[in-house]
Amino acid sequence: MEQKMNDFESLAQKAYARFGELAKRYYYKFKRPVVTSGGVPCMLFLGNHSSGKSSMINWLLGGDVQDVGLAPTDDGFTVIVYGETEEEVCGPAALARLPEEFDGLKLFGADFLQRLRVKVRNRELLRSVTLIDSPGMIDSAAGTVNRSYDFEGVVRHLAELCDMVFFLLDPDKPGTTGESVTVFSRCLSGVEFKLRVLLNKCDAFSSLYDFARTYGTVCWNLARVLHTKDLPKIWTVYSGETRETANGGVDLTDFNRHRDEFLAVVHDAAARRRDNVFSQALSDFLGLSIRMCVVNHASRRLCTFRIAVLSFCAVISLAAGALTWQALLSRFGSGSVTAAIAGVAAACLGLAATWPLARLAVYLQRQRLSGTVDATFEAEYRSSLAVGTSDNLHQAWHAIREETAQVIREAPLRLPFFGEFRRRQLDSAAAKVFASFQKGV
Ligand SMILES: Nc1nc2c(ncn2[C@@H]2O[C@H](COP(=O)(O)OP(=O)(O)OP(=O)(O)O)[C@@H](O)[C@H]2O)c(=O)[nH]1
Ligand SMILES: [Mg+2]
Repeated sequence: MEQKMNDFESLAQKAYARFGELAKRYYYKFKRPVVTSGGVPCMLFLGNHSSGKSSMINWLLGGDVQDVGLAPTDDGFTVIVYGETEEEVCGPAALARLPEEFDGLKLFGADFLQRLRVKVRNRELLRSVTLIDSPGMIDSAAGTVNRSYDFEGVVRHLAELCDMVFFLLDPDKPGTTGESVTVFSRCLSGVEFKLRVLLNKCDAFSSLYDFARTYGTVCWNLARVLHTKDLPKIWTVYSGETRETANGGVDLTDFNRHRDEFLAVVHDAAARRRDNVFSQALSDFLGLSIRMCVVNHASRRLCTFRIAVLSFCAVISLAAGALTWQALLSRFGSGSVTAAIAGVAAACLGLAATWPLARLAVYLQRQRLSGTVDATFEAEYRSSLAVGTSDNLHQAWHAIREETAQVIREAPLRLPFFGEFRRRQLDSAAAKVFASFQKGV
């Protein structure tokens, strides 16, 4: 089974490597461009400041790995990985200690890398899962707190890379932090399927009424920012040893069940990684295939349009040259060199005069084509849409629609010859990845 799993991962990785260059030509960004064969699943802990992320990680690992405290404690991201010898690496060197999948973090610059830390710990759980602790989200008086690096970008990148994202909320401030709302609505869109909300510190509820009020507030806040039909699963949990019900507090038995569910998910991380690599690879390849199809279509039409415009310019210039030559022939007599030179000059002038007009026409045509991307998509995928696979296709299209229109409108296109042939190659590689995944299930 594990061997088959590795086969599937290495096949996906080969496909990513093979079509990486092609994706660049179409300005398409793979979400998970590197798949480390046999890699360890990853879990990201996000949440408000003091929501208990580090305490939860400590509890999972059965020891003090992260600092905890009431004041904002973590100001950077900490990746906790398995290793026989315990050590801690900070800054750019930390990236070198992580699998290749994390290389994309380089793009977030030196300020971010200064706040990246890798802790190597000899804990059993880390053999099967890598945990990532994040800085708590805080609001400053002027809005969200100013960070010297692209915090949202890093969260999005890590959320795409990780196999599970836990968002911890504190009963004291259930989802009111502006930065966390932004993270929910912007960074986590498209990866909601990995998201689990943990309403933490439930041992601190003073009564059932207190719990109900907090739970209601959390649902209310989430419903306003998440663009999914259903609410994500919310687990009411607490970290630390099983506790007795506080005086007048809520019976913790049901919460312990939630905790067990949460623990089961953490321990079953390998299965999640397999599903995530698979669904991300398929969505990456499908997205690229649609992007290629629509851009190829636009580029063919643009090419025909260019030929028509250039032919028009050439005819105008040649006509100007011929008329000038004719007019001067009657004055200087046949065989006149002056008439010939004047004719050529007139043709060149005609070309120079029509050139800006040709460029303007091509520019306007690109604007027009970018406005018709939906119609192009519908026309190109007419047969697939008719046989009922439309939900998946529509979803994939909506994820890349805006960017595709922008590519057609503005980007310099250096598309490969035989673009459609390359697209078929991509589709068949994706089908192989699919088949290999099914064999491993
Ligand atoms: N009652 C209770 N308190 C908790 C629980 N988890 C964490 N705490 C307390 O909450 C405070 C903050 O915990 P941390 O783990 O440092 O929170 P954090 O989210 O890592 O905070 P930052 O790193 O600052 O973002 C600490 O005083 C913990 O003792 C819990 O399950 N129940
Ligand atoms: Mg912390």
